[in-house]
Amino acid sequence: MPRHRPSYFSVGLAAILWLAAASCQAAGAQPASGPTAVGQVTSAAPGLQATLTAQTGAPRAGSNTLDFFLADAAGQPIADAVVTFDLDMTNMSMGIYQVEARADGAGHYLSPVVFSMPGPWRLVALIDRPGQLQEQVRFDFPVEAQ
Ligand SMILES: [Cu+2]
Repeated sequence: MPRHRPSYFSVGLAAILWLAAASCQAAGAQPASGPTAVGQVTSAAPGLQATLTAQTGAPRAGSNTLDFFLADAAGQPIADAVVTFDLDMTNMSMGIYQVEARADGAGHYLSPVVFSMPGPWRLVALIDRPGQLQEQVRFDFPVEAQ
């Protein structure tokens, strides 16, 4: 077994931990009025870039407005999709909760959503585009108490 492998692994792990810490600091340093990134992509669609944001401090139990942004691999916004949010908790099923997001131009799709309780949630964005098979992007995130 090559002896240098463990140290490469440690360096890689340290870099990942440093990046995680840096991104936490960046999130904490956001201005009070700025949008908040919601979760991270845990299942992506090939060739698509997607982000999910909410108002500062969200998501929280109760009403929220989520903004799903969709772009192609080159970063060009995709504005001609029909995007449906499929929401549920990951530790229990809360039943079927789907809502079609409103296209807001320049690749943004908005919808009010109601989180009926705090805890671990996931949002699967169902992406339908003309002449293409449906694609899905999944985000996992905690919902705080109101
Ligand atoms: Cu629940």
